[in-house]
Amino acid sequence: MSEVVLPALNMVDLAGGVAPAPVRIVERRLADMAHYYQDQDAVAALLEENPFIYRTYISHDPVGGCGLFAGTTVIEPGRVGDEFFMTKGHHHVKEEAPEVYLTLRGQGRLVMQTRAGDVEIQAMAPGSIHHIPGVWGHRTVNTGDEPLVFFAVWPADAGHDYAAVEQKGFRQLMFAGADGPAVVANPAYEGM
Ligand code: PAN
Ligand code: ZN
Repeated sequence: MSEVVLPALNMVDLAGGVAPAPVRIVERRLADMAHYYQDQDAVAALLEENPFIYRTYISHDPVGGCGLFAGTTVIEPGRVGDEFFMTKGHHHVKEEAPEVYLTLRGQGRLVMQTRAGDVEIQAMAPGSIHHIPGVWGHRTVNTGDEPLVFFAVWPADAGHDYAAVEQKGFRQLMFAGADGPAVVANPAYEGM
């Protein structure tokens, strides 16, 4: 008889977005992603401080073949020059593997892009639920002045491909503009 997978319970602190007993925490400081930002003079000025950009608290991993990961990401408020703090962004290795995000706190943008260069940007605010179909690479950006916190669920076998975004970038970037967050074409974007 196959072993029964036990239900798992975890709690997220809705204000802080912190799972108190995460299975794993992935942390990214500026030095881990310095070349992702456009203004390299601003990067150099911030590197000594090397601020935390974001943390992902993996609250459930697919123990026993349950099939899903779940985790909460907290992106700090801040900018590198005029470009908002953001995640690296990735594609799923398994092209058809989708993902769902639920925003818990803060204001931001979910920037999505296919490998062919199609772009879709959705506003993130508490309560917004985002379905990311498999072929869309995804990055989140904190455009507010408090932490951006969102909960994500994705298939155990999705896999993360960071190389495509690292090499080609996203076609559109989020900068602070005179009238609020502004979408800016990435001058360094290398399409297919
Ligand atoms: C999320 C992301 C998380 C961090 O859990 O992994 O927000 O972003 P990066 O992985 O791009 O650094 C997710 O999309 N999982 O598939
Ligand atoms: Zn993902």
